[in-house]
Amino acid sequence: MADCFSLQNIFENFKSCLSDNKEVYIKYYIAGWRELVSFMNTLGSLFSFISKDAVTKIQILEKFLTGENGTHYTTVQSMVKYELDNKLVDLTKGGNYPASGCRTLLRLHRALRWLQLFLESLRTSTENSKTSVMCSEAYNASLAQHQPWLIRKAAEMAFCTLPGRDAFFDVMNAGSHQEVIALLGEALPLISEVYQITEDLYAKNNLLDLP
Ligand code: 1PZ
Repeated sequence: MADCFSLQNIFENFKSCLSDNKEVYIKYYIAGWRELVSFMNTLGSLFSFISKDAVTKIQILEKFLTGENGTHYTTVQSMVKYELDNKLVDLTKGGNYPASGCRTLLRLHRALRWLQLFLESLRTSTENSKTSVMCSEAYNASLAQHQPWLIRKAAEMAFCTLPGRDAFFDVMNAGSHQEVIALLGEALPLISEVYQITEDLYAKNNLLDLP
């Protein structure tokens, strides 16, 4: 699956994320991220510093999921409950659990907001729109607020090397531009829903600023 990246695969995973009672399956959340990473890796080496960090986060969550307490990590909801009930989350810096599932997933969750904004602006873009501008606007409205200066600069540099809009549509490997746009229109509500459910859950539990 990793070598034949397609936009469709990403969306299938995010679709599978939601259980009947609107819980978010970590297994598919991670699988969606794996697809995103394989996409990022097609964009060139400047993006590898971004994808490396995403991979590290994915691996941390995978380890919890396949570990001895794995059943508690079935959904984001069960993870939050389990880790909070058992005091496995550092609420401030310098505790015993710097790599909790909750704080790790929060990093991906924030990045998902970036993705949502970026894909939405790609979907509604016109021929003259620049991917680098769309990408950095999405970034500044989301992830950038949580990242230090040096990382912001490096990210901006990477954005400048993004392929143009036409090439970008092609690399998404989902048919004609019209088809890509239609697929984005179908898929974005799904990503938004997964994002919003996670956001509400984290807000309710005061977890949005985990160090
Ligand atoms: C298609 C273009 C992709 C652009 C991606 C835009 C995001 C730029 C983010 C730059 C992050 C760079 C490296 C590492 C940052 C980490 O410090 C943070 C916080 O983690 P901590 O240090 O607290 O453990 N990591 C993150 O914020 C997770 C970043 C994941 C980036 C995923 C990008 C989405 C890719 C989608 C591809 C279509």
